Amino acid sequence: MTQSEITGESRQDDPIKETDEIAVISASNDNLGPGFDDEYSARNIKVLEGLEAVRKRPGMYIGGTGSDGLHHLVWEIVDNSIDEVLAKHASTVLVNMHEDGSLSILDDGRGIPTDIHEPTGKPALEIILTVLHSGGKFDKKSYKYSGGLHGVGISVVNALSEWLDVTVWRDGKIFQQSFRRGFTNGEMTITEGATRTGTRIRFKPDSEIFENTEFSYEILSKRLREMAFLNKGVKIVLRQRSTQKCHTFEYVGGISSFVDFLNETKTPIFKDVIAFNKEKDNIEIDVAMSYNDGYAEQFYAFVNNISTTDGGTHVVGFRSALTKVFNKYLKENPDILGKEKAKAGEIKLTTEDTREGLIAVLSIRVPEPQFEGQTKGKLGNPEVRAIVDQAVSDVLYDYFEQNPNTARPLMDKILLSMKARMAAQKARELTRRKTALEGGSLPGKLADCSEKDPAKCELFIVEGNSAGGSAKQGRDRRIQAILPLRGKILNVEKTRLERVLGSETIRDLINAIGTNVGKDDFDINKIRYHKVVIMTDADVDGAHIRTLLLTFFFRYMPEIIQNGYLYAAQPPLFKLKKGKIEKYAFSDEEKDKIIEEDFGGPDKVTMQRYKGLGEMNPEQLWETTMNPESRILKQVKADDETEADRIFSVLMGDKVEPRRDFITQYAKQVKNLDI
Ligand code: 0RA
Repeated sequence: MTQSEITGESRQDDPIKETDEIAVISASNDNLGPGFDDEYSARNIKVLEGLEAVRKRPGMYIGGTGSDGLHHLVWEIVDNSIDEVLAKHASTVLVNMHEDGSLSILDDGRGIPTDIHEPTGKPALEIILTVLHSGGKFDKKSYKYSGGLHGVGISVVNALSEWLDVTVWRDGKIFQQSFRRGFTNGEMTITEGATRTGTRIRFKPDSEIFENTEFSYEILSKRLREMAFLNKGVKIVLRQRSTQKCHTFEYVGGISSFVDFLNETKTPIFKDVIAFNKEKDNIEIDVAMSYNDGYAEQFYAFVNNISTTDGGTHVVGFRSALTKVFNKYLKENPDILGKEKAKAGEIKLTTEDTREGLIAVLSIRVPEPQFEGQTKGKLGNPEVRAIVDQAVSDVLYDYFEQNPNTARPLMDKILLSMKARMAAQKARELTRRKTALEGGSLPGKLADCSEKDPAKCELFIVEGNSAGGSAKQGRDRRIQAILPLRGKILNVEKTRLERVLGSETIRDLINAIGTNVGKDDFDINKIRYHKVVIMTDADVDGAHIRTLLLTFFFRYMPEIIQNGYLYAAQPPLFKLKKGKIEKYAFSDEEKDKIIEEDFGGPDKVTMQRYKGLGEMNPEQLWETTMNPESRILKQVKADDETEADRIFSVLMGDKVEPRRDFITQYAKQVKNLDI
């Protein structure tokens, strides 16, 4: 069995044909391009006032006009299509990114109702698309469990689109209507001859509203994959015409498949994913979990299919249950400790001890969720804590009692985590005064800048001493600090935090940055530079060191990446010279272009290939790589953190098989890995 069969995810590398949409969900006739009809009836005006409010204050409806808001438009419609699947009226949702910047969502559900809506004399379809919050009036009870901004209505998408075309197949007919910025653009048309049912909505986000109207394949695929995991049995297809990319997400195992998927690149401690669901007081709880031999934790929590990245009462309840269950299991089974079994009564496992190597997905459904915090990523409902705690404690304890082959190795791992924690604590107490981390003193190797405002400061992490020397001389010492790295950088993917902190190189790095590390100690507000730039040689070793550093940041300071503070410098690969003219090229293509276009051919051109930063003198390094006016910096992003996690596990972990697959599959991209 291949990996994709296990997870139910497939990639299609064959070119996408125009006819594929028909193949995926029976027949569809493509929409004609939208025109604009200035006439609208007086009756419309009242309706349009509602959507005018949406255009005036889009943030109230979709959270903002940045990337999150833009993608919210897609979720709004996809949520409706998925409801059709969950109600067993549809099987497939197809999301298509078109070359004109529009996006379409096609499903094979019942189709949006098209009958005449008596009070207005208009088709329900038109009302649903033009009247704020009207979706619910048409017998859609599926928002029993709604969340946050979700379920504000398709009319909001319409209001914020330059144009929107809808096609409904229903009752043997094809219904179509077009809109512009929420206004109808002609009446609904009816054509005979539909042999299917369903809805297709195609829209182009309005550039008057959104800062950037371009959808991201990564953001879409991450969320659509997540939705396929969270809604067992739903099949979602994502396609991008311009790049011919295509993914199908379908997971018969639901969130257990999610854990399988996360486990693909890890070595689990026990074979079967622990999975269960329970309902109590109208709250549905779904759990899937597994432990691997690593130290990082991956915990995904959802409420009504919405990711709660800042946790909340459900997460607190889950964690408390885990700690309780392991403590109880130890007390009831002291022989696990072998010779030390008399000590069972003294041992008190903490939440920390239960987190190393944990991969868990917690998905709950709550009738009236209260989302809190700046990004609304935290569940507030106080009653949820005890309910989740109780449910998880009960089921998990029973499971461990019945499955000692799972419980035993797991307890061993947790006891090991506990021992490491105690040893580290002791070591910290002994050396508290001395450790540089606690005192936060700056490393001797750091050549700091004179400016103190972090927003203006840049830290260059430079590989090798000679390059460090050039960087120190070449820099703008007012705003640029240099930290040369000597010696090997630890592969943190396979190491626990305590040992990571044993590395002087890493301590220097942490102290220079100023934020400290660790769950309780990390503080992004203490960051000393808003640009942290990794500057390594443009060769294989340089790429390796860069990947090690990226792994460190991703595992231990992900907030630095999330805040957009991490960058990779782009040193040139070639220096080209003809007569007195010198030019730098950052890629093979650029080199060829300079030779052809600037120098008129290779005649009398001399070329130097830079293997290391150290080959450049301070002025050259400044001019090509460090000068804010002329350099190229690549911002490190991790839009899809699940995928980034997999990439780091594959590249830096110890499973050979997936690494080989990955490298063969992505051989081209790995060269400029930009998570
Ligand atoms: C209102 C009522 C019904 C279905 C829908 C809306 C609906 C909306 C969307 C959006 C995308 N796909 C959709 N599919 C359905 C209920 C229809 C009925 O009772 O027949």
